Amino acid sequence: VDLLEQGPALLFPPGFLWGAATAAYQIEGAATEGGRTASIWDTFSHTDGRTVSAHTGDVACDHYHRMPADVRLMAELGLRSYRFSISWPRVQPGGSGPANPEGLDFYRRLVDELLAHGIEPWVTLYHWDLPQELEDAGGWPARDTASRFADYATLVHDALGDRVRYWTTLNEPWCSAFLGYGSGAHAPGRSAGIEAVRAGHHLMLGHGLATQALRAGRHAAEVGVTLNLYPVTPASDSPGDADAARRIDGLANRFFLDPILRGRYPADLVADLGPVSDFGHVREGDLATISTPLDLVGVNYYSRHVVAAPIEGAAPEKYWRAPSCWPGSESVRFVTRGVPVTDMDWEIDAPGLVETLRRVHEEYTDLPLYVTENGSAFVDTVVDGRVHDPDRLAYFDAHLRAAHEAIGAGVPLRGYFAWSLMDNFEWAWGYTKRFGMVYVDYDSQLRIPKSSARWYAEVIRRNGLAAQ
Ligand code: PNW
Repeated sequence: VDLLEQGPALLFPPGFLWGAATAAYQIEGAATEGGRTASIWDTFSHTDGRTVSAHTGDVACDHYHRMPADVRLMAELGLRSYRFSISWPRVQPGGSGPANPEGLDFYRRLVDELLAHGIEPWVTLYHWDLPQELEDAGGWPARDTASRFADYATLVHDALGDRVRYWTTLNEPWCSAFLGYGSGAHAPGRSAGIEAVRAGHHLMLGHGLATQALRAGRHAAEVGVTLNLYPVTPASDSPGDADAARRIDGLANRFFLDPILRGRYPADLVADLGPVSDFGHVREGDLATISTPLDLVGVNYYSRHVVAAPIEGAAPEKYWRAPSCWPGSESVRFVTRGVPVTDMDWEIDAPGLVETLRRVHEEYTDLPLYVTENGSAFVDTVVDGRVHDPDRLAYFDAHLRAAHEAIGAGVPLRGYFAWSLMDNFEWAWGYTKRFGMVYVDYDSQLRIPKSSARWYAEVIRRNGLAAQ
């Protein structure tokens, strides 16, 4: 079956980096093997009531044991790049001190397999699995965690830097700070706005210090960070709704974009957060470190936030009910528009990807941009050994058209990573949400490429889509 209609092609620039992404805790399993110690996600997922059906990443996709076959699958799908994260407690148990050679060896073998199949490795240093010992010492709200992260970055870069060109420090620091320490929906499950604000700062400080460490390292590296960005739209043109949008844009986007790419916190955000934090944790020189020049910026895009002014006495909407992940702006209302949603209940909004990429380029930076994650969860069913997922395929198609449009508008977009290569542990949702292009049967660990994966392989082969 020809999954792409014939016709004139919507081509991407030559050399466009087509890939798929995963994260260590979501796929590896082998949580206690090879000298790995616990991360905050082990502790969190093993705590009653934290994840759906008490699911944990103990086994996940068993990728730790199935890595060579998984790389062969990537090669079959024609991936040009694979974005994965390093498990900090696997390579530096406890989060400080010497490397664990057995842990590093797993990633050396992974990188070797990828290169042997012509797949460019793309390393994320931190995708949320802080060693539990560092959490016990204060976690990201504690300043010292930033220095520990830079040491860890050096250790990984020493081991893999001869073969890995692309490095990103943090994945989605908004989630680490505001879901981990604000709402408590993510590990470590603490909920205090003041801690979330401190965590966000120290995550960015760790990013800056790690960037400097990678630059000072023995090997050349292209260094960036991955942010999850959202267009934030007011529900109406009322001044109250405009103020709600300004506030949520501040917390979701500008809290990270402005320090990292402009070297300062936005004044209005600092004012909004006044009741929560006096920013006394920010020291002289921090913002210079945080804004250490980068080589690229990664954008994770899923959906748009549509917001409205608070209504007196009304409860906050969406699944971030109390405690809120929006400190200081808890009563802003998140509005649903009734447009189609994914299985996460996230509204499908491909034009938002064009807006987001254009904004980063036009307001913040000329650096090369990469979509480091984009994808959707839908309920999948296996029929006669096959998984037909037209909704996911349509989501990818719409967002790739948006990516193409952004390039046409002048955005230096250099690559796109589908989230995710395969179904995996979707954090607080456990295994109940499937984002994969490849279906995973968690009983047999059988992998079944869904029709979206076959379609994506054809997109990569043609370096584009059929015109519509
Ligand atoms: C991202 N939110 O997580 C992560 O980078 C992935 O590990 C994850 O699997 C993927 O997106 C799908 O969720 C997010 O509540 C989790 O706004 C939560 C939110 C955003 C991103």
